[in-house]
Amino acid sequence: MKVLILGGDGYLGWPTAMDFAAAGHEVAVADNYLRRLIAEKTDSEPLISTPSLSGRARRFQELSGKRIDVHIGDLADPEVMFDIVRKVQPDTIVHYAEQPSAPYSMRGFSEARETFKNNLDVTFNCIWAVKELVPECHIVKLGTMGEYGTPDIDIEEGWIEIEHKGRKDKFLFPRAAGSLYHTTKVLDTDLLWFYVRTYGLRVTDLMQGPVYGISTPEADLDPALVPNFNYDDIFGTVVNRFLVQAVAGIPLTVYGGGGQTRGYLNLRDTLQCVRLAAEQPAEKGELRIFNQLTETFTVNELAERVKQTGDALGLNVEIKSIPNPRKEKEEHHYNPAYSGLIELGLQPNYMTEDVLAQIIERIIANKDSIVAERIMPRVRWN
Ligand code: USQ
Repeated sequence: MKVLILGGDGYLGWPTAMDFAAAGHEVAVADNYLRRLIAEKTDSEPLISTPSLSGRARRFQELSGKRIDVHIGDLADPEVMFDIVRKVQPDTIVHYAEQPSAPYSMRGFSEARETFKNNLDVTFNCIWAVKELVPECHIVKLGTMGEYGTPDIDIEEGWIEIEHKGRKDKFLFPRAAGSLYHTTKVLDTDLLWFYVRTYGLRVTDLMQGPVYGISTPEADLDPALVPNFNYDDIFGTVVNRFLVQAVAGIPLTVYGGGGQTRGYLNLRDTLQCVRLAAEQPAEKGELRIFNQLTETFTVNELAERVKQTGDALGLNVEIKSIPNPRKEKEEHHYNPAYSGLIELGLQPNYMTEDVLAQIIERIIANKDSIVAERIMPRVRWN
């Protein structure tokens, strides 16, 4: 397959590009370094600094013999999007090209507007480029479990059948996101669904939970190929943050009561899920939705797991609840369905003590680069 990865410089985009290339697909990546710019602006650089996208691609080719084509440009500009899609003629587009931080989207007007414009414009341009230039192309879009929020009923995989006054129909599962970032993903889903049912596009929307980890088979080949591993309050996801805090001797920052439950997955499983979805595409005129997670935990359970692993490695980890900077339920029902990707062939890498210990070892090797000022939350929801 010819695969075009939008947002190929990101935490997930770069390892996904290497994974597809290693599997024998023809890979092109596009990015405008928006995340790098925001990281610089907000002092949220990753633990291990990474070369430019071309530098990463060059190193990967030296080590693996596999080529990744790099396109630098702003996909929110329709001309850039159309030009890249015209050149690459992809069979599959994997769309990660969004401002991915919930806290950044809640920082103020300009950050909210930037998130809103970037995320919606890129999705809109992607849809139109496919519709006009490569109508058979399968769009694999990264959504988020946060689109559903935390309703008091079980969460289905994207769709729900509703019986109302004696009649029945199937609808998108109700959405109620908890940040502007998550809301842009709700809007993406609606846009995609409109163009799927009107023009017969083929789309898979992956509702992903928070991802953790740093290791993939290709990323482990060389330090220059490492994914962007963030531990700051802007881009760091909770498990990665807790693991760095454990190494830095900072008490684990449980927000509020810690009963917040989410569906988590290992970075290696993101790669599996995206490739499985790409290699077994949606039908024409189908919006296929999968919930992309492998297990659910409360924040308190995560903290306990990290403490247990850290203590076993002699770190003496403390846990401390701090006032919750977000507006979210701290005790709630959470029971999402997530069998679709397993049926496609996903073999989960669960959050074992070994897996956490390996990430901790990697962090210890880079301990001197930890900037403690990046850990405490700097953005409040109100
Ligand atoms: N949390 C803490 N302490 C921390 C950091 C987070 O208790 O130091 C809590 C949060 O309040 C939240 C949970 O941990 O309840 C998860 O937070 P997170 O920062 O790991 O995840 P989130 O902001 O929701 O966003 C991340 C990714 C986003 C993706 C999303 C999936 O940044 O791109 O879409 O995970 S989901 O959460 O399922 O919507």
